Amino acid sequence: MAASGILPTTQQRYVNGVPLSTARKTLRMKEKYVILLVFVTFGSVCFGAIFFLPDLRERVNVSEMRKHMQNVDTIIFPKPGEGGDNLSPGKGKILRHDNNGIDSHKIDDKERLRKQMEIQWEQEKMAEAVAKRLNMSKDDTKKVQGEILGEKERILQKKKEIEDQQKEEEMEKLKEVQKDHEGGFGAKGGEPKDAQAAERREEIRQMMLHAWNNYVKHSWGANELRPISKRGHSASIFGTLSLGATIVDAADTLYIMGLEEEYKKARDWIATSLTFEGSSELSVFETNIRFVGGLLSLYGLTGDQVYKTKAKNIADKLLPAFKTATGIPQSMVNTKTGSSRNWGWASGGCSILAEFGSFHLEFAYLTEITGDQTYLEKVMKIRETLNSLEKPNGLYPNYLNPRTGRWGQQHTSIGALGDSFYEYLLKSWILSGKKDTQAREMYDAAVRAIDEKLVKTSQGGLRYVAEFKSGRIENKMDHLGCFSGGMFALGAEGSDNAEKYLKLGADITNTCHESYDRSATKLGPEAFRFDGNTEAKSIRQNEKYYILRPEVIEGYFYMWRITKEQKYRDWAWEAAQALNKHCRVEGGFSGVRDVYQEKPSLDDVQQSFFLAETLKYLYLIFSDDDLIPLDKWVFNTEAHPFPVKAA
Ligand code: DMJ
Repeated sequence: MAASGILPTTQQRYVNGVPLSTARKTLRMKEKYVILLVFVTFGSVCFGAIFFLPDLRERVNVSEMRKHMQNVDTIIFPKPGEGGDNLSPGKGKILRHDNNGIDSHKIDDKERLRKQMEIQWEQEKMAEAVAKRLNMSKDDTKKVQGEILGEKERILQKKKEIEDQQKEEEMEKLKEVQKDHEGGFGAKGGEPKDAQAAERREEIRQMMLHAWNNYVKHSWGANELRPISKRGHSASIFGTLSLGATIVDAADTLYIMGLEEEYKKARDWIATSLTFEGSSELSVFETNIRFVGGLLSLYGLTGDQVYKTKAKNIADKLLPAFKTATGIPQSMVNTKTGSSRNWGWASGGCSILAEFGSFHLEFAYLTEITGDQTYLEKVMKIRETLNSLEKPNGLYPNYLNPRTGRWGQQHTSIGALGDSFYEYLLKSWILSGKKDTQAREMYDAAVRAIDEKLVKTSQGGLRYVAEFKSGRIENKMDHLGCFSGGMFALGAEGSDNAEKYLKLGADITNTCHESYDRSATKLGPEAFRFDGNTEAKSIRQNEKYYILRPEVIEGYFYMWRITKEQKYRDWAWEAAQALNKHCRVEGGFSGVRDVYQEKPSLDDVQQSFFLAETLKYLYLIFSDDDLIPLDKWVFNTEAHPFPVKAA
């Protein structure tokens, strides 16, 4: 059939400059081929101009390029759902990968395969259309397809070269920051020389695998696992969204334990599925310490850019909560509208000391690695407000009104509501390479007041940190307050009396161990008291539960690292055995309702901090000190290590 309409029928034709006497209405094969090649070249140039040249001009904008590619996807290919999922190319459909089913080892290969299939499908369609128009044979069509494929591969190759170069440049920049924060890349090893420690460390790794694998199996993507009913669980602090809290909280522990396959699975989920774009009201504090802290720690450990970007995006969602007259953030924020408010139960609409006082590590490090001053400004404003206030007896009350800047109810505690505020003063100083002397001075003053006013000794000789409530001392200590044993010991160096504070740390850790040892399960209660004959035991039913919390084991970790006394490893092993005996079930680990019962009933929740903190501290206790050394790393309050700035 004639290819009518391509050349005007009256056009004079020449061969080697000699006019031909007859006019012809059809094209020879060679001519068709040449025309087709012109199409191919034109098509390739357009392809390159649209997707490639803009990036060449801007040099480093690979994410823009990616956006272009994604847009093209949705124009050329049907969206998942329109054409089904795993469908073959060539039928107007493309093989797509479901995030949940990703084999983490093969993600790069899959991406390459996807691109190749897209190219091939596009090339086939283009060539088919032109060949039909030119009435070409199948063989010639194939040849042209090859030409198109070659061109596109060359363009993609060039694009990849630019992406690689950009990655290299980013790694160089990161190394500059890391030079300052010496923790630097990677933190693996710590293989113990001691054979018993090695065996125990391996047992802790197996416990982590049991907790993680069950989460993966029964509640992947949910915030937490219900290990008995074997389904997802979410506490109100995470709002209504499934944010994979366990994945983000556990990932650095997996990395540190060298569980590579599991770590990669977590990393891929974070890269592809972690988003705070939905509408939900979240706890600003919990989101910061678990999500922002977890991601920043992963960035510090691996240098992987994806964590920095995600941490920044999530931190930005929290910023509206800081828009108050004093700069003291409110407790909850709506991720969509940005509206924020305080807990209904908090005295007079106040913000909570432990919450608004636990942003400094994350926000200072975020400013450091992004160069964006916003985050540091926010936490410095909090500090400025606190410094302008008078502290009753040198103590910080747990409640502060973010509008008036006045203290609320006079309740001071190193446990619930107060705890990590003190921790962050000390650790901000450490993170800064000991340059943030203002933080150190605030810490020293606060601890001096606590030591004078709240540290008590029981009749049986146990030292504890009491609470001050409604004008009187309450002889009670929370499990949460047991972290302070480690904090006092860590803060001894750099204080005006290292021996005194190291002893205080050891005494508090000993008391917290007693609270475990005096129970039937050898696990400690949520709170314990010192009243009359009661020593380090709960008397109220609603204080007898244990929800897999880390603070006592955290205390053993610091005491072990600082003193190297074997008893801390032994106590940690007692706790690990008790966890296996009473909390381990087929579907993971669960909290218990009453530590004083031989066979306690279970609460059916595997808290994300069990994987982030409890198991991480246990593992580090049985590792040698070159794994996360304390002069190079500092842990946030959720046990996520950040690299310390060089002194
Ligand atoms: C963790 O989320 C953090 O340690 C926080 O500071 C208070 N306690 C829980 C675990 O007990």
